[in-house]
Amino acid sequence: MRKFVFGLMGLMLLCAFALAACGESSVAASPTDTAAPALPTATTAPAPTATTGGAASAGVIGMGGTTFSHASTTIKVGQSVTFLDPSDSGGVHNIVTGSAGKFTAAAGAPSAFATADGVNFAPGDSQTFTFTTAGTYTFTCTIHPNMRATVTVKP
Ligand SMILES: [Cu+2]
Repeated sequence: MRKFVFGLMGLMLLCAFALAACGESSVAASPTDTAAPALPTATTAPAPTATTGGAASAGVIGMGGTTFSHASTTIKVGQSVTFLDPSDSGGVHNIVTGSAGKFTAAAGAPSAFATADGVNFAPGDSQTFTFTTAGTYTFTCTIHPNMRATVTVKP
């Protein structure tokens, strides 16, 4: 009779282990269930577009050593563009309206660009110009004819 009781207890222990094992496997299965819905929620919010909020000028034309580092910008009438020759650019420039290193008078462009003398820039210089007339204005450098920049002024 005692052997039977011990045997019964042993059988119950085995069942308990078996149930525990079953319980563990069902617990292990649940994380994979929750992992699937987690994937759609992993959406990256679109990065905010760079805004020149506090800056006075609405656009920037940047210069490198022998090129425009930022060669086009679009603004609205009455807004201004900063022409910037960074201190580490290593380039001296003479910016005029026109193309291929040649001045062409552009009606409506800021008056500083109204003559063939253009506007001179040395590393560290920046000048801001207000555009009061809608249009597309092209700029070049008389020293580096390959330099070409565009300012688009929308009504
Ligand atoms: Cu230049």
